Amino acid sequence: MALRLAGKRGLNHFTKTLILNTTFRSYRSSTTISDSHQSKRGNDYSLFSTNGFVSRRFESTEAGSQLDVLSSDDDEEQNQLGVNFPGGRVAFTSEMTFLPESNEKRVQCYRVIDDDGYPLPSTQFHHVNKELAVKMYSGMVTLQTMDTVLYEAQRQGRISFYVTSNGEEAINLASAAALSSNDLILPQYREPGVLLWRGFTLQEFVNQCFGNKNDYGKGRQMPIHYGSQKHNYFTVSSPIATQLPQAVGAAYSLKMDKKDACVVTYFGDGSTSEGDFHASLNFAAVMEAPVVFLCRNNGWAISTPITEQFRSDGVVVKGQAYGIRSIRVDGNDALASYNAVRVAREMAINEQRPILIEALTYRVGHHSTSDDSTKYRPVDEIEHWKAARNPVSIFRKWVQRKGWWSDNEESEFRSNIRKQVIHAIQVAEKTEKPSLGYMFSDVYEEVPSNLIEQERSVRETIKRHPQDFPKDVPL
Ligand SMILES: Cc1ncc(C[n+]2csc(CCOP(=O)(O)OP(=O)(O)O)c2C)c(N)n1
Ligand SMILES: [Mg+2]
Repeated sequence: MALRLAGKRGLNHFTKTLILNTTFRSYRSSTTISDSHQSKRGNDYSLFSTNGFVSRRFESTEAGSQLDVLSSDDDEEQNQLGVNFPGGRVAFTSEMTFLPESNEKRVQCYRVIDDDGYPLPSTQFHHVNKELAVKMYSGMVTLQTMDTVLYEAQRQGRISFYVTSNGEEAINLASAAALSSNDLILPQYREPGVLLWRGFTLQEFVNQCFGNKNDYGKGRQMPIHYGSQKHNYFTVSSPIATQLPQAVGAAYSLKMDKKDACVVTYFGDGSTSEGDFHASLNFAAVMEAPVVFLCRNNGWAISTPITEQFRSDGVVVKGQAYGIRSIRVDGNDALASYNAVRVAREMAINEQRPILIEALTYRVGHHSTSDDSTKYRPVDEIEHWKAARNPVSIFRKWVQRKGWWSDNEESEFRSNIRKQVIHAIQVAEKTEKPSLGYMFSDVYEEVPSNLIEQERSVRETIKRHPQDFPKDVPL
């Protein structure tokens, strides 16, 4: 059986091998990639036109053939007796078989280096050169350092709240490195490394956390709700999973505009219990939207362990149920993460289809500064991931063994970044806050009467109690 998987466009031998070795390992009959198939990206047609509004839907690229692939030669005879059902022929069987609730074996996890930073035998991965590797590694250290200092700043009462990415530095930076800056990012909240990679400065991060007048959100949001139009990074939104349907819409818009870009949306294991997750996967599959769903499965959703979050084999298996090609990757292996995201991006754009990545990682820190995770999980577990499975140390070993980084560079770089973050805090603290009026602007083009009334009332209250109003907020 020929598995009509990937068109010629842009898929090199490495990519094809990776797809065969990982995603489609479970297909029963021998699989060969046929080059004869080209995805029909761009063949759109008008559906209807009313009141001058033209709605266009794009011709399906794969859906029919994808379902046909699911029948196998073994069932050929049965197929003769099968039913031609919309979407593909279904074979009949006289055996009453319920699909099992899970596969016998858990889906394997793609990795290319071990916990000591040694490449695994016979692994194939895109070569990451010195410049890229050092940039990825120094980004991971920068994120780690920024987290440490801003966490301390919250403890000192200088900012109200903070969330660290400790333990998840590799999937942050490596996934960012695998993308183009034209790709749109719709983040959850534990992916500031992607923004860092794109050039958001330490001062910009700190300004947001302090909510000063240089914060692009004008002080209206809690700390860590970063966003930057310049960097194609949508602003973090607290209600979890709301970014997912928006990501599918944004991806569909890229498709309509025939852009050479995709959307990458990040989310946690906990987010997959939201209806938005399921609607988004289905919507993306049916509409063939070029979106990469990147789940950081870090084991915990605040105090809920994944064993209480779902009974499936994690998140990766959910992709297939929706007709989405999926992979499980070691999110603490920077090289594997880089490779998987790079190939996922290539497939999403060239084949105009969604891809699901489940990155296995671990939230080493507390959920946020409002949490104490030792109340609900064993300290040994945290320590194990902090030491033996630390993604920064693992990647450092690989980079150092290559001769691209040294102990001296490490200590110099760390102390330099620490100084830069502390300096950024000093600057941010001295910068005045956005003026009061911004509390009421920018949502409506014309401010509605209830907001006008609220502003009037706040200003009157301040006049009566000036001593209770912060001095660094201009009126
Ligand atoms: C719709 C919604 N429900 C509940 C919350 C409260 N909440 C904030 S973070 C979180 C856990 C999310 O876990 P996960 O998606 O695994 O991300 P992680 O924090 O592990 O990175 C919850 C329940 C929320 N922000 N939004
Ligand atoms: Mg989680």
